[in-house]
Amino acid sequence: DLGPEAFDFVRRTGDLLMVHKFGIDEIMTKLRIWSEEFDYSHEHDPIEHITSRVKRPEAIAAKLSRRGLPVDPVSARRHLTDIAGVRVVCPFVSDVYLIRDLIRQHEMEIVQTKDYIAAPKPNGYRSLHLIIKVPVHLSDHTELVAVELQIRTIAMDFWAAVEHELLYKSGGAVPDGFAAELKAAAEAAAGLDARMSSLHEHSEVAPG
Ligand code: 0O2
Repeated sequence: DLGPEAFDFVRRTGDLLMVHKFGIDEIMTKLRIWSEEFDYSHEHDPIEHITSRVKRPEAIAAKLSRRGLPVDPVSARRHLTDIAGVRVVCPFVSDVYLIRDLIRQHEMEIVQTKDYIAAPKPNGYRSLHLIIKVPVHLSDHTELVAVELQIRTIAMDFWAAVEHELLYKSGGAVPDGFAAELKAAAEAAAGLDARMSSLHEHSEVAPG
C-alpha cells in the first residue's frame, strides 16, 4: 500500500499531467476550428496535420534531474515548459508564420519564441518554437498552462522525423560525414520549401 506521502505525490503528478492535457485540448480545438474554417471557405488551409503529446512522467523526472532540480510536480510546473507539446505541420513556410499570427491575435500569450527557421540549429534543424500560456477553465478555478508549440513545414517535419530516428537508433554514435550529410539534407529540404512556395505564389495569380 502507498503511504500518505507517496499517495499525495502520485495524485499531484496526475493533476499536473491532466491540466497539461487540457491545455493541449484547448489549443487543438482552436487550431482545428481554423483549419476547418479555411477549408469550408475554400481558402488555402495552412494546416496539413497536428499532433500532440503530454511528456511522459519518466521523461519529466529525467529532465528535472539532469538540470539538478527537485523531482516533484511543483518543480516540474515551475521549471518545465514542454510538458504539453503540440506540433503543427503546414504546407508552406508562410503558413507557419500565419499560425503564429493567429495565436497572437487570440488571447494566448506567447512567452517565448525560438525561430529556428530564421536561424537554423547547427545540425540543420528548422522549426518555429513558441511557448504559449493557455487558460484552462476548470470547474472552480482557471489555470494558465504552458504549451510548447512546434510549427514547421512538411519538409522540415520529414527531416526532423528522419534525423530523430537515425540518431535514436544509432544511440548518437554516427559514422564520419554523417552530420555533414544530414545538414546538406536539411538545406535540400529548405530549398524544396522555397520551390514549393514559389509554385504556390504562381498558382495564386494564375488565371482559372
Ligand atoms: P521531445 O520528445 O520532442 O520532447 P530543452 O527543451 O530545454 O531540452 P531547448 O534547446 O531549450 O531544449 O529546446 P528547443 O531547442 O526549443 O527544442 C526542444 C524540442 O525541439 C525537442 O524536444 C525536439 O522535439 C525538438 N528539437 C530540437 N532540436 C532538434 C533536432 O536537432 N532534431 C530533432 N529531430 N528535433 C529537435 P525533446 O525534449 O528533445 O524531445
